Amino acid sequence: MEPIQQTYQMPTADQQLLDNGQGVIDPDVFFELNTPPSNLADFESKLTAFVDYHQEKNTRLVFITSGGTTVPLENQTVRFIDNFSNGHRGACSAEYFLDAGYAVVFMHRQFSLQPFHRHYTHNASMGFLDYLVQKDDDTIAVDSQYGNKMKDVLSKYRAATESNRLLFLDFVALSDYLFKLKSGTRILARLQERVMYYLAAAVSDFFIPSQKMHEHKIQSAGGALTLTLDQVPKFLTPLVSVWASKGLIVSFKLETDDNLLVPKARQALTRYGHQVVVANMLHTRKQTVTVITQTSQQVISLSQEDLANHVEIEDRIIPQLVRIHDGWISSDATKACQQ
Ligand code: 9Z3
Repeated sequence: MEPIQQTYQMPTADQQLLDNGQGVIDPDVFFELNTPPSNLADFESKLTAFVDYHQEKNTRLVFITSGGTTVPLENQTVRFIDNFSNGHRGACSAEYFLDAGYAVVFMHRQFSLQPFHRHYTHNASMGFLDYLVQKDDDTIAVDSQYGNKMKDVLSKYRAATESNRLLFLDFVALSDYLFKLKSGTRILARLQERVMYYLAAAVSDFFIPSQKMHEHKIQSAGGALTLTLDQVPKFLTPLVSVWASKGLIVSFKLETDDNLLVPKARQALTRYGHQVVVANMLHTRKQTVTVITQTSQQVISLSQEDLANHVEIEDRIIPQLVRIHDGWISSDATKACQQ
């Protein structure tokens, strides 16, 4: 059976814009050729209000991206390619940043793990109703074996939301994520060095530009399907040099081949010139990470005892990043004094 071929013919002008000789789209061109998400204005107004509030309070703020992006195969999307990540890293980190006094913008893949809620969702053996009991007087209550922990989680969650220190924003598709990343970093830029960008989302390296995508559901009548994916432009370049140039930027590097992990993380630091890469391996990401800066490299690992005590590695990563952020802020203050 003949594979189905992509039938779309791109207009010559668009093709020229895309073809920079290496088949990689320029980040600016990406935003010209793709349609912004329909809820971008709502995203921007929520974030602006949050930033206004915290600008006055002088709080430190972390912009966390969390979960995986989808890559649609059709403009009217029935099928899509997904990226690995259930959002544990981001959701868990948000709680430790709140503990450290930060306000948190939690930009996550819709329906992935969320801070605080994560303790009671996405559990293969326990559903929401399994935490509840029906009492003799016909009311319902939390089962006493879960009550104490839930009280702690609930009071931290309420403290964060009632003090307006936790903002939930979401994305689904890669282009949705990229539009919001650009717009979000620009809105946050006015808090300058007080912002940390913690880019834990698993972002696809490949995608189909909307001009090349099938409009309707791809039909199966023709047999096998052949797809060609373009390379996603390198968004860290404008993010580091323009959108968020004053903030502390922490990106994550995920690999499955141990030999590639540190060299690829170092390569990212050299290529983009930002401050920190947290390097992790797919299968050991909850036990060990390497925090790499331009001048240092530190392995953070949990011991067997830590694991037995349910210590989460974010409990060690976040204080380390907060120290780096302290240094970033004071070096900026020193620079300002010397001017
Ligand atoms: C990560 O490496 C995250 O730590 C994980 C967390 C996705 C592994 P989970 O959400 O997993 O706890 O299930 N995120 C960054 C992944 C990524 O796409 N990095 C790009 C790369 O490796 C650079 S931005 O090239």
